Amino acid sequence: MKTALILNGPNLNLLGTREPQVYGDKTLADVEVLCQQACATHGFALDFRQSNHEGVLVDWLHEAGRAYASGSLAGVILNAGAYTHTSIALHDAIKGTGIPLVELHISNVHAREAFRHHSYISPAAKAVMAGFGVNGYALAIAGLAGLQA
Ligand code: CA2
Repeated sequence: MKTALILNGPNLNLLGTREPQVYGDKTLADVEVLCQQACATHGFALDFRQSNHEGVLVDWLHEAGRAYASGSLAGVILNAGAYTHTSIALHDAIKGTGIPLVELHISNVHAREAFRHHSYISPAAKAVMAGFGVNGYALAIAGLAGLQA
């Protein structure tokens, strides 16, 4: 069974505690349960992580590249949080691995402030999911499963 790696970036540990009108009322622990269910449906093992540190996310992408090369990883779903809009380091890490990666946003970043409209992740991603709330995680897992076929 291949693994789906789900990486969450800065401040996503605060999910469900503030800004429910933007991000909903589910916590990150709730999102992990939702992902567990979607992974069970699609025959993936789940590896679900969060970090507030850019370098840690880079290290995890490198680790993912090795796992993908060995055949144990199906792909990555990345909600890079605000690093989406700033991080050339994450862009380079994704490019360097060649992993199928789905960029994910809970909110529709294009309907928000102008500074959220640019993504350094999108040009390196296989696909982009935004605006479906936390259910986007389950949709992205289904999308990753579709890429396996
Ligand atoms: O919509 C998304 O998923 C974002 O990636 C979330 C990031 C934001 O910087 C991106 O532009 C869009 C922010 C994550 C912070 O989440 C919080 C949740 C609740 C309370 C405070 C922050």
